[in-house]
Amino acid sequence: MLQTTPQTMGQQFGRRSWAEPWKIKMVEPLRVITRADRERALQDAGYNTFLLKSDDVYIDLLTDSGTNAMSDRQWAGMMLGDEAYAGSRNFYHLEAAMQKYYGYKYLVPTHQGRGAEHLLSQAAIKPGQFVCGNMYFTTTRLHQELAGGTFTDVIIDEAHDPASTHPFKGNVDLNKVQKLIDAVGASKIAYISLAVTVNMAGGQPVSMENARALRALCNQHGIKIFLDATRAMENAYFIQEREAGYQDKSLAEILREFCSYSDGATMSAKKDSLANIGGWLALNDYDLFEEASNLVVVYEGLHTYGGMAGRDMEALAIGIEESAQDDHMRARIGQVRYLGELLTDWGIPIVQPIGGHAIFLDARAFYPHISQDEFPAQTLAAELYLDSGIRSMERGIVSAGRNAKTGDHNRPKLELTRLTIPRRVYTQAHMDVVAEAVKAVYDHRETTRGLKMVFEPKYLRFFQARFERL
Ligand code: PLI
Repeated sequence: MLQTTPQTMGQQFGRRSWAEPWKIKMVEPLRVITRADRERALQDAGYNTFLLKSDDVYIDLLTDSGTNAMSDRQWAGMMLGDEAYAGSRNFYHLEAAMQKYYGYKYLVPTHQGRGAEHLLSQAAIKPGQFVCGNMYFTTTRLHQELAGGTFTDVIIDEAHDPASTHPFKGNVDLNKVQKLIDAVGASKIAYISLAVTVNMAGGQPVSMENARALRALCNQHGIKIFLDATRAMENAYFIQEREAGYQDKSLAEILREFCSYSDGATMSAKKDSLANIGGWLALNDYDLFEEASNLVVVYEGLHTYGGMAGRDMEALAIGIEESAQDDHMRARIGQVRYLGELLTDWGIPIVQPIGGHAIFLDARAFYPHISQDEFPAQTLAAELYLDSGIRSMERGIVSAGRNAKTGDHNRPKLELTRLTIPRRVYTQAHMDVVAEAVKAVYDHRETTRGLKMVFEPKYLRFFQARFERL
């Protein structure tokens, strides 16, 4: 068992500087292709960074999902995979880790987060009901809509403003929830979908106080709350850092309290939990668990593996434990902050405050001359790749998709390009290179032209859409 260190290593020495609480045992070479080859690769990919080949990428900041470097303990755990079809011992390890750190009663494993979203949406939404959420997430909202639900955004207004420095920009506006209850009645609300941290707002946290108040409001009306716990451990770090009364509590204690205000959670274990694949749905209600356990065998796999290999469940169980180490989280969020502070010092517009898993460049502020319908954030991701082979992703109008009823583009206020930092993968020197690349693209912003979409898939278009230069 790893020991939770009460102080980070830098604090123990009584000095300001700190470093990652690990050393590197295995390396993977990187390569940079020429600018002419990058131009060709980008055209072949239809100016969509999701369609680039990984071999053509230098520093890959597409996502923090499944891109984590596992520890030696996790790799050792991979060798202990019990690949039984039913009742794998690794499932019971995973169940115990989830119960210990997240505190829910029942576990339904899934292949990744969207598998859990599918099961929850099918089990808990009746067609015609509303689902309130603190800002949409792409796959989460789609599964809610496919189950016949209507998503309603109840995040505080500050979340839609890249410059607002609210410390808990992911918070739910309880008045917005109350208004929907007054307008449609509590029975028309399937549940509250509470994401922590809020990915699309810039990795912004939700405070403990807000979760507690939301629980009280929902108790009055008999409404359930389900967390999207994908980055809940990162959320706990912000509570420890910013919320009165939590400075001396461990991340594990904070997470347990936070989860106690909800009725269950969906999880993409490819993020916080330091694994490369996996997910789960956790529930406290037995009837709902029974329903989800029945659905999982249709869509994912048996209820004791849910689409994961035994070895993956073992790596995940160990990853959950490692993710709760205060030292780990300080280094993880510290690295994101290092990059964000460099960019801020250089006057480059990014979402403030700096969030947990990524830096979000404000593409509207980069390119005020490119209208939203000409995809400024998609353009910025393409320009960054072209400049330096760094892969980022669009989080603006393309990701927001179309209105399920009218078919028109959803036009989010936030038009962002995300530099997502994989956990335990890149060094501070890589962050310096990234910052210099962003600066070079910023310095050429006035001559940059937008894009037009020439192919649009029906679902989650940002993954596979193709563009051409205007
Ligand atoms: O990619 P999945 O299916 O394991 O998980 C879906 C998912 C659910 N909720 C949240 C907050 C996510 O961030 C998420 C996946 N995010 C991806 C892939 C990302 O690049 O942010």
